[in-house]
Amino acid sequence: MTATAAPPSAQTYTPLELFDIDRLLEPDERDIAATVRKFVETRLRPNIEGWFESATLPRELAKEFGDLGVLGMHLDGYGCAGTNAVSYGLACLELEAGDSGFRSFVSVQGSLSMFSIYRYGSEEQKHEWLPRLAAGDAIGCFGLTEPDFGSNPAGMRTRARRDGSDWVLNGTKMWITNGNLADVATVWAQTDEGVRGFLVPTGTPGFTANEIHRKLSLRASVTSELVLDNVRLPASAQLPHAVGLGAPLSCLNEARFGIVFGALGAARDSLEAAIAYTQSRDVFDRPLASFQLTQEKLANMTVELGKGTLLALHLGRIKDAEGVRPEQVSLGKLNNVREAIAIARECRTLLGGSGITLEYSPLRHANNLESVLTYEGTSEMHLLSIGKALTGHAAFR
Ligand code: TGC
Ligand code: FAD
Repeated sequence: MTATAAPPSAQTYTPLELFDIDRLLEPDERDIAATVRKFVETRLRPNIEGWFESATLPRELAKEFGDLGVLGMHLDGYGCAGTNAVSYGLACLELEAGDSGFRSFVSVQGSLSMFSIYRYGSEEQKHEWLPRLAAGDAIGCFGLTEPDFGSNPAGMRTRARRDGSDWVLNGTKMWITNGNLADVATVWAQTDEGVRGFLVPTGTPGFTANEIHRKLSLRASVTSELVLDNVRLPASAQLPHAVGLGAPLSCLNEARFGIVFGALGAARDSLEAAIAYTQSRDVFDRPLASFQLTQEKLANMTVELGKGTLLALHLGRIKDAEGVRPEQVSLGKLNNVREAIAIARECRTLLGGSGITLEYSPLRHANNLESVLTYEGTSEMHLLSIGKALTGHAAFR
């Protein structure tokens, strides 16, 4: 006898509807999320498969992101929208539901390039760069990592030495998002007084960006090596308020916060794709969605997605109220990226063979999340940050 399933219930919910997450959002936060989601659905989703396959991120998207108002949206003045942190997080989530490459672009532009100028720059530097970066008329990048110093940026070898009133920079930065697109690079270097930050217009003689090719992850994102070969800068290129390694690390908190939300976008999109697929795919003469093993997977993933979203919102509310501590951001980045990649991979299993093609998003998201797991502090670094907060012992070295 052939097994039959009872007809499905007319009333179903999306994973986040089940959690009633919208109830926790203010009307303007919901509006911002809906606006970004619409942009993703109409402008980005129809193109992402092609961009991922050809490993491109069209430069003109910068201007479109600027018009959308998401570049440096959580900063005040200088052409920035001045939204709260939760709204910024929700925008990251919606962008990453399209592709981690879009959220990466916006993270680096707003939270690393613009934030470094906003927090540590002179008024002249802010007026020169922030309005153009907010509008997407200029693109920024952030060079901290080096070939031999990723998790441990304290060891950086890039050096800035004084020559009269000028600075001369030498060194190599690695894995730099937007490197080949950028008009200005925030470059962190050792000096006789410790780590300092510099704004390097990318047309400066001695500055070269070399794009990194053959990536299996974050293909719709530009990643580069930056070479600084006797790059001479005026004194005014130094970020005057950035003193020590704490300065670049504080910028990372901003970008990591966006990832706490963003990674969930990739997870949500994977899960929605898997739910839709299991309803249309028949196996053993009935919908894949009607089997208990399928429902166990979907239910477990929904629980993790909802818990991660509640954590992100909790951290966002703390950030908006009084500021979030770095180790709290570590909790969010560790958990939400770890769960997001597990969800994307599990969703891929539900798609069977179809899941290995670009036609479905989960494997693309899972591949992207490999980078997200690594950049902005690897999972191991965040485990150690949490371990330090719990025990008082720094176990990094
Ligand atoms: P440590 O001695 O702990 O700290 C040095 C100084 O910095 C302060 N500090 C922080 N300040 C603000 N926020 C944080 N998260 C901070 N972490 C540390 C600290 O208080 C101290 O200040 P002070 O005044 O006492 O000097 O430094 P450490 O050398 O032991 O390193 C600590 C460790 C391992 C946590 C840190 O090096 C680290 O976070 N490593 C990971 C590096 C990383 O995340 N790199 C990311 C590069 S950018 C990127 O990946 C962009 S991808 C973007 C995209 O495409 O989306
Ligand atoms: P390593 O530090 O060499 O780590 C290798 C492994 O060792 C990891 O598993 C790590 O967790 C582990 N490990 C390291 N130290 C310890 C320890 N003490 N205990 C236990 N395990 C340890 N950087 C920028 O500055 N700007 C950017 O815009 C940027 N964009 C990026 C975009 C992409 C797509 C990628 C992949 C990276 C980007 N990065 C950027 C660099 C990123 O931040 C680094 O890759 C990351 O910090 C890890 O450094 P690493 O690759 O050198 O790995």
